[in-house]
Amino acid sequence: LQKKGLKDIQASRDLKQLNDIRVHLLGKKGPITEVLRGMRDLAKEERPVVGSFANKVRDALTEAIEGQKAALEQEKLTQQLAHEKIDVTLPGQQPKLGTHHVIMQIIEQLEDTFLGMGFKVVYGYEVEEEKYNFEMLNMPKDHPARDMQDTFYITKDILMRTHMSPDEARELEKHDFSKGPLKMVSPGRVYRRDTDDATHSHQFFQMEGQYIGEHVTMADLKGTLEFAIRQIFGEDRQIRFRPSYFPFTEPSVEVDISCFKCNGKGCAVCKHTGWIEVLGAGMTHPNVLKAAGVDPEVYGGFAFGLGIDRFAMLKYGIDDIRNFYLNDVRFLDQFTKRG
Ligand code: FA5
Repeated sequence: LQKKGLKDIQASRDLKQLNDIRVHLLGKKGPITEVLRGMRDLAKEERPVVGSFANKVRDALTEAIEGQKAALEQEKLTQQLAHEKIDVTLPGQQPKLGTHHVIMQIIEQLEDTFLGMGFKVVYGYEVEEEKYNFEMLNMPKDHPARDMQDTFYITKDILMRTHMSPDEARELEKHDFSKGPLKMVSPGRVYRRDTDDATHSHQFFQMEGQYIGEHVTMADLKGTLEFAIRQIFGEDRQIRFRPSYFPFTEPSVEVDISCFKCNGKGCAVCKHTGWIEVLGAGMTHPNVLKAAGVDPEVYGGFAFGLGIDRFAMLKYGIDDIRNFYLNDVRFLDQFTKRG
């Protein structure tokens, strides 16, 4: 039995097989247990002889099983290590890092510029009340100027904001002028039922801002906007102010920037004129101040709204606004700013 047992143990190839052998040889129903159990039927003097012999066999088998078990475990471990080996000399995989969208980069630069001039940054609502988008901005119902911004309505009184001016009305209404002037900018996405083309999108980004206080003049408007535009575009571009009309400002202006790449010749973004309009602005209309509970006899100032997409197009010479919204990584990767 011992010989055969030892041979089987040595021949076992894995732990399960070894365990089966152990149960077979040493288990409750195994031959050794049977011998030990049968001892009570033996003569008294035979018992110690048989007992010690059976124990010796059991010990020899147990020892062999333990030895084989350790050997098989070691073998398994070696195999596993060989299988899971990591080759540290292989080149690593470069993870693809995301980056801020070019529109977001322009917003951040503008926010920094205006924060530097003492403006605060606020974020309003894309879904807005008609009251703040139009009514409080001197555009009562049926005002023809509403047609300037073709609107996506959700209900009669709720709409997708068409510009960032509602934030100006909201901030004006909240501001405590005894604590100083109101200086704020508000960037965000706006929606209009414009037909998409190279320079127009039905959704685009604007940043609006206002400075309302006791002695704010048109000169402040010009100085502030020129400074902000120069921060983005550098000293090379020409900037021009043209008279314009907005219901919420009087007088109103529009600002154009000269096109860098084309200088008036064959440039689609600039409609071949050499200029592109990037913002509207003006001195806040007394009716807007009154609607927000601010006394126009005491306080006044300027407001402006600029097109972020147009800024990005002009800064980087992009000739089609739709590129910003197609999410083509080959396009976006050109504006990767890492680190
Ligand atoms: C306005 O939205 C006014 N709220 C701006 C304003 C604010 C004037 C405060 C006075 C005082 P306008 O519709 O012109 O104005 O839009 C402002 C800028 O947004 C434009 O100069 C242009 O740069 C950009 N813009 C307008 N429509 C589109 C469009 N469909 N796609 C991309 N950019 C546009």
